[in-house]
Amino acid sequence: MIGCISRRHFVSAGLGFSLIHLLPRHASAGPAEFRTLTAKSGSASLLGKDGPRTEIWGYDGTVPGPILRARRGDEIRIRLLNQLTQPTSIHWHGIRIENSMDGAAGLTQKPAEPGKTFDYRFTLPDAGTYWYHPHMLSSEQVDRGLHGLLIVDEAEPVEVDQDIALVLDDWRLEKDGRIHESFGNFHDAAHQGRYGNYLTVNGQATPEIPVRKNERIRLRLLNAANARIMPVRITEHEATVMALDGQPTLPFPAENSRVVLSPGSRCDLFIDAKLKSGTSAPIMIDMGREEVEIARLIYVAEPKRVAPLPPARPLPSNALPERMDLVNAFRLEVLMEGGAMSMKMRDLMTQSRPQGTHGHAPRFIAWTLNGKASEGHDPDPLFSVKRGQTVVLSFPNETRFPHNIHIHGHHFRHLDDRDDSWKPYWLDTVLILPGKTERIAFIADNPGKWMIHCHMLEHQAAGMAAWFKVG
Ligand SMILES: [Cu+2]
Repeated sequence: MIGCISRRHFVSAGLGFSLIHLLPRHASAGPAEFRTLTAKSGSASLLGKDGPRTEIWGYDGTVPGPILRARRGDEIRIRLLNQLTQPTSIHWHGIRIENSMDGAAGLTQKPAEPGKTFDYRFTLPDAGTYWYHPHMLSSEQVDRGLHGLLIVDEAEPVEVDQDIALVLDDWRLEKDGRIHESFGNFHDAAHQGRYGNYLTVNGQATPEIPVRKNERIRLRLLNAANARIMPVRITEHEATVMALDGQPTLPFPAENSRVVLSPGSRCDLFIDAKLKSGTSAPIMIDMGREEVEIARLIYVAEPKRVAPLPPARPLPSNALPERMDLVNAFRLEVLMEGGAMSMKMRDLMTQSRPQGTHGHAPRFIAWTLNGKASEGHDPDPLFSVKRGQTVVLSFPNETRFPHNIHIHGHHFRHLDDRDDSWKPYWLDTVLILPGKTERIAFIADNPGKWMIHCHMLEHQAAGMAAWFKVG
């Protein structure tokens, strides 16, 4: 069993004076050249400056990896150099990308073997907050620290005083700071996935965010954890939801200034700073039994201006389709079964194989979509549709655990329980609680082979994955 590390202990040991990184404007490589991104080992002060350092795997050896930043419509060119001991790839999560650049190893590309490179080159159709991570042995590779933000700026500037990214992560650490080597274990695979015992923001313990009264702050939140669902609460401030999974939404107030981020999902919030100089307000995550502080807004210096800004206008649209042909939609139920305490699990036990695809962690089968456990690159797709077809999928979760389904290459609408009306946002990942059914709709307008899988990465590795064809 994992030793439970007291977070309070580590907070006091590593009380952060580290500043959140302000986002650089357009710091990515120019269009003429490839920027090399090296997947390699490194170390990080996850436990604070005075704590032991943790050996991680990271892009350019850091966790999170470097923020890649470009403008909507730009082309980016990234050369992945693999200096790991395992094959790897990069998936550009949330980008409505050309299929061959999607990074789904085994489906859209061969992985980059150790010592080798893979070139990614694609245009960015949408402004917003996206991220990149391996799509190869990802439950281990993402967990060890391979992930970073891809921020795409709007064509016209958005009026905020500070633009701050918070990458939230959940680590399973030993007392000496080492990452617990319990990858690929059956208990995690068949239950809620690999939950950790220690949270970080931007790879740091409880960073401080300096703010001034009457500033408007854009907070870009990413849940980069393998499995933990993170309810995030901004205390003492109203938070307005401006974008979800990268795509702008009609602005709406977060209820109780709280948003729930499932693994892989993002939320852009606007916060108008309203406290006095010298005060502070913590940002909390609900861990189930208690809320823990993960970062803190610190009021420094004099007010930025005498009064707050007027209410924010919506972020500029990315021009996703306004209409869908729901009458003639292709409709499919995708039944989610398996996991601990299920009859399905008993059947699956007899099918478990001792070895994973590349001879690393043992591969267990614990979950199915429509009766089939898969790594997501079987010969047969879950479904095939013609380009331009409206697709409505429903996901009854007949397991005892939450799952969050991620769809590659497309954003989708989240449909109402009762009818085909939809909520005022687009998503690329949807959370489905046990015993519930969620329904989504999208236009399959991006040709190719696209993965559809649970983004709780141990579930994905243990069978909850498939692909669909748009042709
Ligand atoms: Cu799942």
